[in-house]
Amino acid sequence: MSDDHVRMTLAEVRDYARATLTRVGLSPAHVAAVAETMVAGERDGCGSHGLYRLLVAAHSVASGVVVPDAAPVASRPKPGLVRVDGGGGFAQLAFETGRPLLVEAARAGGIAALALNNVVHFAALWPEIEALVDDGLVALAFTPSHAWVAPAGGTKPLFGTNPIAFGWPRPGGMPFVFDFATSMVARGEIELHRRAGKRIPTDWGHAPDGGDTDDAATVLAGAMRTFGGHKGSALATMVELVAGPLIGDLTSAESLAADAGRKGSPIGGELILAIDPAGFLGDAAAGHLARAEAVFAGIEGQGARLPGSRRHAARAVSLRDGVLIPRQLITDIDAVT
Ligand code: NDP
Ligand code: PYC
Repeated sequence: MSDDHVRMTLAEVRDYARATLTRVGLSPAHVAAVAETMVAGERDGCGSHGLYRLLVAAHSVASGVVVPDAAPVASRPKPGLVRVDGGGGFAQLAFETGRPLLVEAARAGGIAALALNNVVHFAALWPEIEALVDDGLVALAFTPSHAWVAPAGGTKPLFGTNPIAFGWPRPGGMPFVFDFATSMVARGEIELHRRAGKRIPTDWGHAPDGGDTDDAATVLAGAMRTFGGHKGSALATMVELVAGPLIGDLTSAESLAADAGRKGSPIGGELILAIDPAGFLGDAAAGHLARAEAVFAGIEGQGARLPGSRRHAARAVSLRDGVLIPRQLITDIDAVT
């Protein structure tokens, strides 16, 4: 271990996150739910959504962007639809509130959707997807963020970093889960580069004048790029639509306007779809899921890796050895909380 990192067990990460979030003023239910996603981020080697997010969460509370003791309220507008009004609180507790209802609705109808409304969102989506896949469901999730990303062909921020996540249960194995921003990288990754004084690839974003730059702070002030040119741009648009107006919530531009310069986490909604394989397939579901394994074997058989495999490998190491946290990050968190 180098001097600039501190090794922590996952239990220590959890205790540290909980103590910090409590100090910041979150209610106990939010403390528990929010801390767990940060533990998951550190455990799976996703630093941009681990303890670093304590700085983000603390700022969102201090600036009044988030309601620290919001009590989510669930409703069932239709048999296959669940809605949770997060009351302006962090999304994690709203998801925990809606999850059992979503699972029940998906099992009853074969497919169901959960809309989280009126939440503040700074988390990775894969912890939610993995939870649903653990229940045997195929799951998809979408959420807008703040207008930071230019459409392909433009240079001005319009979209959020708008992640899409997908999960598929695998018999006897780790689930197939991908979860990525529709921008070239998550904004958190650029923020981590800025903190570390590292250059970034020039295809990650535009300077405010639309020019190229390898400076993280300049891209943060300008606009990020979508991945995959027009294809990522179209997917980012889809996320704006299905997790914004379709569920009666904010687009990324509206979220940034609602933030009113406070630089808090995105405000708005999230759409989560859950499909029960037994819905279409009944007793034949297990056989068809087993057949799907050939797709994964075909990927790995030619030396390519499955999304999620790096995370799962990191998890095995973290559960055994704990994780390394930058000392400067702890210093910075302690200084502001
Ligand atoms: P990445 O570009 O690192 O992509 C992540 C996904 O791609 C993971 O599923 C990853 O698997 C997989 N992957 C990466 N490299 C490969 C490879 N070579 N072969 C196969 N699969 C690969 O992440 P992003 O920067 O786009 O996003 C990071 C996180 O940020 C996400 O969890 C996302 O939810 C979160 N985010 C949240 C937002 C919000 O508004 N709440 C907004 C934007 C992002 P593995 O994990 O195993 O490496
Ligand atoms: O890293 O882009 C990001 C992000 C936005 C909201 C949460 N994470």
